Amino acid sequence: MSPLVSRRGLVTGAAIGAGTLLSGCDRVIKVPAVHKLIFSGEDIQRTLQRAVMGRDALAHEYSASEMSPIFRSNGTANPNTPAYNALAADRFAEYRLRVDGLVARPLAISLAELRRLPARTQITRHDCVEGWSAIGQWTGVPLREILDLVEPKPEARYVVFHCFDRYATDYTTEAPDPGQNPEDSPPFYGSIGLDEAVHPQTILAYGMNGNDLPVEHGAPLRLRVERQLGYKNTKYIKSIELVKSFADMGDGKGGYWEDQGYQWNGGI
Ligand SMILES: Nc1nc2c(c(=O)[nH]1)N[C@H]1C(S)=C(S)[C@@H](COP(=O)(O)O)O[C@H]1N2
Ligand SMILES: [Mo]
Repeated sequence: MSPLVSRRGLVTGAAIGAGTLLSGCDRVIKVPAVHKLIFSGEDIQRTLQRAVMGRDALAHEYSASEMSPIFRSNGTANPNTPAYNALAADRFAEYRLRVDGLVARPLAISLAELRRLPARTQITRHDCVEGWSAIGQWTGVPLREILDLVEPKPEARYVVFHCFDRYATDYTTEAPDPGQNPEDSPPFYGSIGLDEAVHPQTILAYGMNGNDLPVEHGAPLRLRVERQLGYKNTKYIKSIELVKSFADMGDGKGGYWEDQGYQWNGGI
């Protein structure tokens, strides 16, 4: 068989294969639940990722000597609202993290109390889709500890993080333009699934590189979700809400960046 013929044979075979597949799909998509399962790209990516990495696979942790000398700040570098500035002035002594929504026992907890819960320190690499990475050390309370305290109801599916900042271009520098009104921007929020929320490396960090979490990196509390891209690592957490769906929040995509077109699953 000449190469040409065998190649044509292959092409024909592929065409037949695709045709068969298509008619198979035509039949399948009449069942709405199956349609969603098969055709949601994000679900496919998540399923593949879990299959390759394992549900509980840990993100790589680095040694102290590998830490980046400079860890840049990205997105909001200071929420700079009156409420936030008042809390920051007192080193967040009056801060209370609220945890509510679909939980049996809603919670309001201070930073001092959070520091008394079991802690985890991890040195990981942060990957931003804008094309930079940095290795830093994070200390905080595993989100799982908080979930154990509040007892999510069976119908809870997502953990939503409501933030102090309203993302605005002029607030992404360390010296925000005092003339800009942050109320002009939508409030920042993000979300993850309960599977990612109970992962051992998913922490609410109050410390970075051995110090208190700096304002530009999300003080007083930020999410570290180490198997997800930078934009899923929500800073400036004001409250946490357990929900069944995020369809009625923001533009319904599960987060500020997701509403701008980023994928909800930021799995690396
Ligand atoms: N509240 C809030 N969280 C946020 C952002 C933001 O603008 N506001 N930016 C995200 C993006 S795109 C990245 S890359 C990281 C940056 O974290 P860093 O400032 O500690 O480097 O925070 C993420 N979390
Ligand atoms: Mo990012």
